[in-house]
Amino acid sequence: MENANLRVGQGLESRLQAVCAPDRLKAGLQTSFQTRSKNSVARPAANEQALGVVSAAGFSEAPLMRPTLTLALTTLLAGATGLGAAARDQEPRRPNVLLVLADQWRAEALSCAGNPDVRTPNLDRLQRQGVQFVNAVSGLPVCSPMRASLLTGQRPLTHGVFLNDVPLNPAAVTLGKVFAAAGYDTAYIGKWHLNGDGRSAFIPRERRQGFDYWKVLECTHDYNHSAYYADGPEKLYWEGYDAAAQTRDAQQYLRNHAASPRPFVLVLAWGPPHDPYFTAPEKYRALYDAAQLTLRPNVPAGERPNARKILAGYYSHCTALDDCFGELRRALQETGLEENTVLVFTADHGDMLGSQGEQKKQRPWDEAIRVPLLLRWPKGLGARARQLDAPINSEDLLPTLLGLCGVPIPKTVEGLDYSRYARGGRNPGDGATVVLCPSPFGEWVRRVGGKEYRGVRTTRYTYVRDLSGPWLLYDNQADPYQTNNLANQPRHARLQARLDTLLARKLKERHDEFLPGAAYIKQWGYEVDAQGTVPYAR
Ligand SMILES: [Ca+2]
Repeated sequence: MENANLRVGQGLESRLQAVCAPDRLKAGLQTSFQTRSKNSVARPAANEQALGVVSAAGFSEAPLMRPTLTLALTTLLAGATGLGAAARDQEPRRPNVLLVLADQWRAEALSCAGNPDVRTPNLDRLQRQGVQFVNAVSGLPVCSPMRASLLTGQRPLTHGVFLNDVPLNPAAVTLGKVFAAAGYDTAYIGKWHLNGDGRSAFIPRERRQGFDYWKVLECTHDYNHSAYYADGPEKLYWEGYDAAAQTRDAQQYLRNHAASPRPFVLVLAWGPPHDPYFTAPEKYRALYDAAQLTLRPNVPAGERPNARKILAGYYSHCTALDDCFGELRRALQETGLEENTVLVFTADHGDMLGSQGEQKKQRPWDEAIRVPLLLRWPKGLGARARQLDAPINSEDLLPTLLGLCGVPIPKTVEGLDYSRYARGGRNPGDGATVVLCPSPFGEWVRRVGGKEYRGVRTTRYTYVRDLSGPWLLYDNQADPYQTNNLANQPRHARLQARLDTLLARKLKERHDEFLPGAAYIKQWGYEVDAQGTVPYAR
């Protein structure tokens, strides 16, 4: 870890000046893979090598992308510059992608996941007609880190977004850019949280990571007075409950693209069911009586009244979103797009909601790390319900989507491509995925128990070390609520040793030295407050 390669050091202002410099503005498709200016947001050298760099005229300035991708990009560019519709028509039409990302929706908050109270008929229907990853994990379960992994296919210590409110490198190779270069129209509606310039600033085109159609705000939880920006700096507002208005906008996008010769990738990123819990439209709040709700048995007695109350609010957001999802699905059907659209529903992380006596996310327990992941693509995956148990992580989503769409996967991607597995093939993983907290911050500062950890979530076990040694070991099959910590119990020493070896191997493979959080803050040059949090003023 040579600090010479580590950065950023400058304040936010100068970082922004760097990334917004006029020479960084390039129009059209090729905005995608810009070279990095010397002052731009930076990352360790290991990542430098991995970053794909594509010039405005064509492609690789470095051996950064697999040759097949370069070829595909060139072919697509030729198509875009007038190769002729006839030639393109002979190619099988790539599927569209509609990725719906909720914020803080935990895996078990679906009736199809066995939850006895929450009403999610539309998502249940999706589950009955498609693929469900029952062990989907958000490896660093908090907003910006997951979103950066989703867009880059990289792990948090590679893309560097291991805290909230720091910017994803504007030159990163990301979902929008890769799909755009493969001939897709790209669109993003809703919550972004990757700009790192406060939570309500205008995000200029060169910082949109390749997304063309754009109605976005960095972050708000004021769902009933919710701002966004489109192409200009004028602040606009969603009408009513933002998720519903955003969904209507997505529906219109679908209608507008129903007859397009180009496929599209549309990301719809809702703010709920993230707290505040009591702001869903009244008709949804009326559905849930806190007194009647079933709590998970791992909610301690003292927490139960409050947990019931917030659960009622949380579920009301979930059902509101489920209705939105139903509307979206209706538009997909009405436009005839459904058959050849990869429809994905997932979330950036879960919510403890009182389990283990904890709230919110970042913790390594299942309520925080496990997320819904439902996938449907009738043309490519059929319409039969299938449950897949491989633990799939945030960085695996991009390569899996690219794999499904037949778009070559850039070399920068670290995640696994589960597309063949989703089609019924072999599991490319080893049944285990890594969870981590490089540096505690925000809602999980040290004062409330926040600490660095590394762990593995396997199809059966959870094993987590903190900096002082083994911390948690659960047999999730025998103990699904994680109430019996087997760590450091002599009776389970062999199991612990096996999982410890597995974790050590996985960390070694990814060059993760599991250092104290301050080392990563220093490495990336982040300016944090006394609690380790990046402050934001607006
Ligand atoms: Ca979040």
